[in-house]
Amino acid sequence: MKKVITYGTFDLFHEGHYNLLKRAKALGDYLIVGVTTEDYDQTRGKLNVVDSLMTRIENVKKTGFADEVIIEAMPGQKLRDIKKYGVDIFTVGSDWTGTFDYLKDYCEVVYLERTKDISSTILRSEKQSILRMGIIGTGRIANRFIPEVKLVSGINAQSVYNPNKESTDEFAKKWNLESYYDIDLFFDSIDAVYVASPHNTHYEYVKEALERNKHVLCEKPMALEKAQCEELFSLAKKHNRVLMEGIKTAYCPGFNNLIGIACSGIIGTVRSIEATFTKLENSSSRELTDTEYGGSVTELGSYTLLPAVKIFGTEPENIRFESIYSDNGIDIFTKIFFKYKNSMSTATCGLGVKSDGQLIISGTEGYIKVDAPWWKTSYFEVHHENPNDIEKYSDRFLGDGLRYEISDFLSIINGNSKSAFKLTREESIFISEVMEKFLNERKNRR
Ligand code: C2G
Repeated sequence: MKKVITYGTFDLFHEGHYNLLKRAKALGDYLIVGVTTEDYDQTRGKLNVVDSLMTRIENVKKTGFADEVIIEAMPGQKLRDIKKYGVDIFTVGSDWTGTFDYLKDYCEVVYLERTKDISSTILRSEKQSILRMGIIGTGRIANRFIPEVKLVSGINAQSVYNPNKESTDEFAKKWNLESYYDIDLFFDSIDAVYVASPHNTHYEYVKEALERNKHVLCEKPMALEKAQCEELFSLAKKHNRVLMEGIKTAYCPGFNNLIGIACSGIIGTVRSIEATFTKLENSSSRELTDTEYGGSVTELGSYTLLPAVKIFGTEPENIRFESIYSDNGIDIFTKIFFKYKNSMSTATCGLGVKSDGQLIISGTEGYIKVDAPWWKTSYFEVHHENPNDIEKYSDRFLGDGLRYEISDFLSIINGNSKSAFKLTREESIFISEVMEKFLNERKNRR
């Protein structure tokens, strides 16, 4: 019996997939089809898959060509499967020609001609109109956003707004966007906006966008006052628009895997979380000269608070800050202490003090260690009392990681994801509350 294997996402199942499976089956007597998981697709940069894994499996089965369906969940699985199932032929569409030649030492490799003029990407854009995205702001994070948004199908970054005509034109020219200095015309040109302006302007821009019925993805920290954050989410609900805070760590596959493992009981009950993120900034930078909104907490607090917020929740019994201040009253190093009923956390952020950017999650039966850059989670270790008993986990973190939040943003807009469970309304509001408490304390000490 000649065994054939092939793999795919098979999203929005179409004739191209059908033709592939038909010819794959004809290559032998027994066809195994590997269907990719959503996580695997995300880590290999294939974002915005519409159909669930079960739907995609059902669609493959309905063709009647597959004698067996398996899940493809990680890179390198193909070789293991070929050995495990005693496969004689590996086949895949010709868009992959050459990619899997390394398998030729283990089985025959056949690339089948791809069916022309049909793909899941085309269907996705037909099924869901392309979302016209605008960006407010032309700074560092804005420059990182454009290359990432190009990787997410179904969304098109096309407009940029900044009151400053010169920087808008320069940014628009660099990224081939339409430049706007008139906010009315800017909003008329888009369906959704990415707010990447300085922290203290976020609230106004987000409010403006929601009142004009635009979906909003806002850079962190979205708001520096709890009431403002609550108002923005109420506005989003009133206008039936998606509002998401862009803390990229919350949307990255590795971090979500980490949280799942931490809460799985593998280290017992989690009792302590210590998250550190420091980034030495130039003393003339906005972060260290804006005495009202600059400083370590407003810049890095959203990241370092996230693990405790995701694992312990948004209702600590006590919140305390300890800071080192520079002469201009800005915090160059701050520890944020949360005390919960049966657990505690420390979030350490620093722009003027360099420390080891680790995340340590401690439990009653072990601990998890994530080295810097844990905020772009790709590798972590689970340790136990026995120093030789270590489990290692790794996920790929692609590029700047903004693609994950953009993909989730679009999925929620298109109704494919029920809600922004990766960063909820309550969590965003709580983080803005912590920011407000800190800024008030800092103001009062002066
Ligand atoms: N295909 C095709 N013609 C099309 C579209 C897809 O022949 N018009 C083939 C692809 O070449 C692939 C299979 O159908 O062999 C599934 O396509 P996708 O669902 O897009 O899966 P893909 O991302 O190509 O992943 O590990 C997964 C494999 O790498 C294939």
